[in-house]
Amino acid sequence: MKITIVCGLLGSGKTTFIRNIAKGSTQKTVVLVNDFGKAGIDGEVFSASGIDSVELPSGCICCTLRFDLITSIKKIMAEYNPDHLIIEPSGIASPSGVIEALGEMGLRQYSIIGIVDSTEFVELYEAEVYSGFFEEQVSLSDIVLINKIDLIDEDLANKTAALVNTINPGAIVYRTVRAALDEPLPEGPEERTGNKTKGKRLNFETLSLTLTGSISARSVEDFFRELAGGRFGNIIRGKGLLNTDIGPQKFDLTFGNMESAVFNNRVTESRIVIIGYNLDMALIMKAANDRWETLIL
Ligand SMILES: Nc1nc2c(ncn2[C@@H]2O[C@H](COP(=O)(O)OP(=O)(O)O)[C@@H](O)[C@H]2O)c(=O)[nH]1
Ligand SMILES: [Mg+2]
Repeated sequence: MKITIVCGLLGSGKTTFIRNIAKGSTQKTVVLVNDFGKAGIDGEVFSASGIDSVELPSGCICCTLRFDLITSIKKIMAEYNPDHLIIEPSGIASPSGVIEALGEMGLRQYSIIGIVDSTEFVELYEAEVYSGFFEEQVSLSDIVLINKIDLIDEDLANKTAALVNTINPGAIVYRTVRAALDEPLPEGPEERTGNKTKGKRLNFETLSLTLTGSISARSVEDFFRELAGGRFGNIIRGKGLLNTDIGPQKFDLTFGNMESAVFNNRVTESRIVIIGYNLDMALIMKAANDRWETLIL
């Protein structure tokens, strides 16, 4: 079984990348995904694209979920027997927890793909808030995708590439839009000698809401824009899957960048996940309750 670990900060493009490679593959592929936040979103995003996936419960792979991770991998091997297992840890997790779990299972052959959001990588790294996290992520990666280059200029793309190269001169680096590669993914090294890592993890707060009653797409967009405005705290990531008046929709907020897209299946339960720090939970709840019937998960 080929194993690929896809790591990267919240919203860098992990799910987008995995959908690309799983859809284009003739191999039997299963994705193991660990969303940060009580309401998992990515599992349903994968199923809607016809990709088999297993969701790890809320929490973070790199600390509390190692046992669950091992159990889930064993279950996937028994039930699906896939050619390719792709693991998407949550966007706050270092890949080291996954690496250790694989090591415990005697699995030492895998590739690590690190995705960086080029719109914010250099700035965040220089601000040192995330430098330990990024250092670990990039230095453990065999392949690094400098993603979202459609949103930046050449100068920033070069700076990002130079920083990635300083952190990990051995990595194979691609510049990508929507995490798309136009060549097959290179294989990872044959065998690994134990990676020494500290398991750097980011500490964020999260809030998950479920929505009932009628939901207008416009009201969700307004809500996400309000989130992006900064009034509710420092919001790094917002995700939503909702049945709206114009049909099922997927909403994504990443560092102030808002996107909405048609979702091709009816959503099982309309929900929103918010991730950030210094969140004003009461104010967020009020803004949600003013618009819809909501419940905190
Ligand atoms: N403009 C632009 N948006 C992107 C790119 N890659 C991903 N996105 C968007 O960024 C958001 C987060 O992507 P996702 O794959 O869910 O990130 P994840 O949280 O790392 O799994 C989504 O709205 C994507 O459509 C890119 O190269 N350019
Ligand atoms: Mg994702």
